[in-house]
Amino acid sequence: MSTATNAHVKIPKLLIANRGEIALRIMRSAKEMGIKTVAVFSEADRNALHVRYADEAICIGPAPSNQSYLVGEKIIQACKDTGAVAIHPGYGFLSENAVFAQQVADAGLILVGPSPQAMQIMGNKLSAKAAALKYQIPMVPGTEEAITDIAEAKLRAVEVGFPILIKAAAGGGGKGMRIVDGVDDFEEQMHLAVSEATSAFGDGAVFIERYVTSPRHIEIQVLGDEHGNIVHLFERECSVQRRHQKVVEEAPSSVLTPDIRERMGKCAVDVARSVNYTGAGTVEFILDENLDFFFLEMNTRLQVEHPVTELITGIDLVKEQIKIASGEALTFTQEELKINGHAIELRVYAEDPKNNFLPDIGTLQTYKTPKGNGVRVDDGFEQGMEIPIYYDPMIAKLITFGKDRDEAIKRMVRAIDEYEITGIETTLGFGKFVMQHEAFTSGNFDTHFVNKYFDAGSAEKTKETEALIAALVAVELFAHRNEIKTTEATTVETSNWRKNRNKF
Ligand code: MV4
Repeated sequence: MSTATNAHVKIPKLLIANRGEIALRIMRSAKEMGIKTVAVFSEADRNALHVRYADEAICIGPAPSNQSYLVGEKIIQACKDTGAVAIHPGYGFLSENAVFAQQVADAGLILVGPSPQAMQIMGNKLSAKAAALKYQIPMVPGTEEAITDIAEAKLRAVEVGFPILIKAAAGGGGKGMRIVDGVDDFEEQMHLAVSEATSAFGDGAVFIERYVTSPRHIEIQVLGDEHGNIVHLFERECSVQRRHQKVVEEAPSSVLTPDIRERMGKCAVDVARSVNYTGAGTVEFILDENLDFFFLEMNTRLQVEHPVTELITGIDLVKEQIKIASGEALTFTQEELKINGHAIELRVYAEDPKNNFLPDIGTLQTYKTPKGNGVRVDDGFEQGMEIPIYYDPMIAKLITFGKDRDEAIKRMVRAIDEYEITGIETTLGFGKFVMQHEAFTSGNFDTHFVNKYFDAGSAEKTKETEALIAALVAVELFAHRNEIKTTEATTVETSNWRKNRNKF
């Protein structure tokens, strides 16, 4: 399979264009590989753990990410200033930005990730599906191109059958999706979807798919090298989510048979092959009640939930990413990969499940992580630190591993009980609720798990919460508009976020 020549470049120094747990996670693998690390940080992250862990650190601007972590030129300049030859973008921020990927290449630097071309094609759901058409990949019936003629689209919707889902081609993570139950609502929803997509993504292209009413969200991890080798590392089950934010992920999925797993894996490899994919990527599928699966989209980055795959395969995905970026060929074949045991991840968010998962940013007055056999905690905070409002409210990922699903679940409950966090509300208790729920333990659940079983509120309430979150961030940004943050310790007992909450 692999070519005889394996010419590769050395990466002596790597810049990590990210923050928090993922920056630390990447640096740890780099350290094991003997690679020097450069951290970048915003003024809000001066005292962050990723800054302390790195060999060098560079401030790249004010707290808001559009003035720091999202500014490609500053990242590239930081490489020039430190002599870093490669950039690992982590997840979020610039990780799936094809324009940035091209700028990195043009600057003579290595991006730990796929080519700008692969990123661009997979960054649009319609071009992703068009690329995948080269192979026999099952896809949900719908329109293959962006809808330009509404009357024509309506006919197609009737043909496909209601309910249908309108999706934004440029959207990700469920943003800009609209469910349409019948033909009478079609036109109105179509207009709303186009204007929503235009304002959210600057691209009004939308398409339709038959709405799969009780799907499971299952994704396949792939790795491709520059020598044409592509393998899959089995699936992750990500059905437990709310507001399109995953909360619990596990590997393997409790519903896949070896046969479905093999077919899905082959499809994922083909999807990757359709764009000559290099690096780590994730191919997303939905699985319906008949256990039929359909390709939805591909994520061209390392995912938050990658540790569950690492635990069941024994592969360090970040090391593989770096080796691939150096031009090395994969050192294992598909046949050599085996699933061992079961892993579950709980995302510990600074959010209040009793208050419709409203972000609850503040100071970690007590912060003690669980320990012991089969427990991994990927985090970026210490006791006494404040969770900044500017970024994702995820505090940590709690991951447990067991010989089987039952052991991984029981270990998760034990680890949740050991975890001590005070000062802010978290999703730990919610995680225990999931682990002990019959639908979860039996494996009989779908993407509606949270809405169905957890009384977090109606769709209306969710909309209100989303608006409230946006308003709170705006208030915080306004309050700090003239502030130049210095290095003083974060000693406030109650964050502005909490105080501001009382205003609403
Ligand atoms: C779907 C679907 C049902 N049918 N597509 C959500 C995230 C994005 N990556 C794809 N998503 C979905 N696509 C078809 N044809 C269900 C989801 C979905 C979902 C949809 C509405 C509300 C909540 C959801 C949660 C998970 C997945």
